[in-house]
Amino acid sequence: MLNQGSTGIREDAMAAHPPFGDEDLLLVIDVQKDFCPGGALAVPRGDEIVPVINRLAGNFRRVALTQDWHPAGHRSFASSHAGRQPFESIPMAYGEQTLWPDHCVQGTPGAALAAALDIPHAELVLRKGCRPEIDSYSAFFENDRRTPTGLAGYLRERGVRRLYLAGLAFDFCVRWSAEDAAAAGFAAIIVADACRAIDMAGSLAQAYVALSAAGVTMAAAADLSFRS
Ligand code: VGL
Ligand code: ZN
Repeated sequence: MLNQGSTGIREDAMAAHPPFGDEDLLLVIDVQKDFCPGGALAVPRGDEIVPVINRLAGNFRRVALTQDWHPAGHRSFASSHAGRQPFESIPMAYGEQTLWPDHCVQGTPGAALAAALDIPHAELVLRKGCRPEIDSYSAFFENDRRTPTGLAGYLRERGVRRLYLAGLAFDFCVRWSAEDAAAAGFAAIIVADACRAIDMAGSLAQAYVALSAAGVTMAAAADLSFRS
C-alpha cells in the first residue's frame, strides 16, 4: 500500500530525489574527446571515468561542465612555436607554460564532450582557454592567475557553497580548479575515481602536495552515493 502524506503526493517519489542539495554542485572538468584515448591529448584511461561521472551526476540536482576551448593557433600549442615540441615548457609573459599538442580547437570534433557523457540536467557549460595568447587550466582563473572566468561569481550568485570536482586531467585542470575553488571560499572535494591524470614531469606528485595545502579533500564516488 502506498503511503500518502497529507498533500496526497506519493511519498515514495521522494526516494528519487538526489541526496545533494542546492548548495552542492558537481563540476565536471574537460571530459572531451581530445582528452580520451584516441584524442589529440589523450589522458591514459580517460574514458573510464565517463560512466562513473554519469552515475555521480544522477545524485546531484546541480551540475556544471567545462570545456577546454582554444582558437586554432593557440599559444599553448607547441605548433605555434618554431622548433618546439609538445610537453616542453617555455617562459610566457605570465610565467612558465607547458606546450601541448594541438587540442580542443573550437568547433572541432575533438573539442566536443565525450559522446557517452550523459548529463542532460547540467545547468552551465563554461568554456575556457578561449583567448589566443593565454592558457586556462583552472575553471576560475586563466593561467596569469588574475583574469577571472566569472565562474566564482556565477556560483556565489546561485547559492552554491560546496563543489565536487571530477574530470580530466587530475593534475592540471582539475587540480587548478579545485585549488581556486577552495581559495574562493567554496568547500572543494575531488572525486578521485572520477578523474584520470596526465602524470608528466612530476605533475601528479605536485598536485597532491598543492591540493592538500589548499585544503581540498579527496573522496570516492561510492562514498558520496550514500550521503543524505
Ligand atoms: C588540460 C592541458 C592542456 C586539462 C587542458 O584539461 O587538464 N591539460 N589543456
Ligand atoms: Zn588546453
